[in-house]
Amino acid sequence: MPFHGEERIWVGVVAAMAVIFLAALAYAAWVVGLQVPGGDVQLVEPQKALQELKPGVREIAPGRYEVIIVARMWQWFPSNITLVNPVEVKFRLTALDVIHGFHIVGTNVNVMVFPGYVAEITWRVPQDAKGKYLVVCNEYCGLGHQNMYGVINIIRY
Ligand SMILES: [Cu+2]
Repeated sequence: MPFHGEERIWVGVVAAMAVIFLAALAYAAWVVGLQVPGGDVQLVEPQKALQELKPGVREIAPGRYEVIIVARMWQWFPSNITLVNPVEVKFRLTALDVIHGFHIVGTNVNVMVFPGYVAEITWRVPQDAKGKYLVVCNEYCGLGHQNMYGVINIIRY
């Protein structure tokens, strides 16, 4: 093709970038094994979410909890959670109305909560974590958004 002077260089730069990006993508997918989220996400009809998911706290093994939370404007249900000597907490969340954001302040637990889907996130609780942790909604969800918060109280013996 009739490329001239600097044009030839820039076509080469762009082509090289495309090759590098594709190689990085292939490396991440097949060598590192990174996968996009999804695939086995549980679906739930928002009208039936409360009956099907049964929000609450369950200790499935010593220190291992499953916490099911349903969000709606402008509250988490349940919003006041007590965990005794937690090691690992698996949160399963869904929303009844609009998108909410479940964030435990001061931790890396931060997940978007969509109506119709059950979001899952596992928190490996640090040994020194104790006391009250604030839970906020970090997706703007309407007029009362700033009042949408909860508390996770961690008790250690
Ligand atoms: Cu919100």
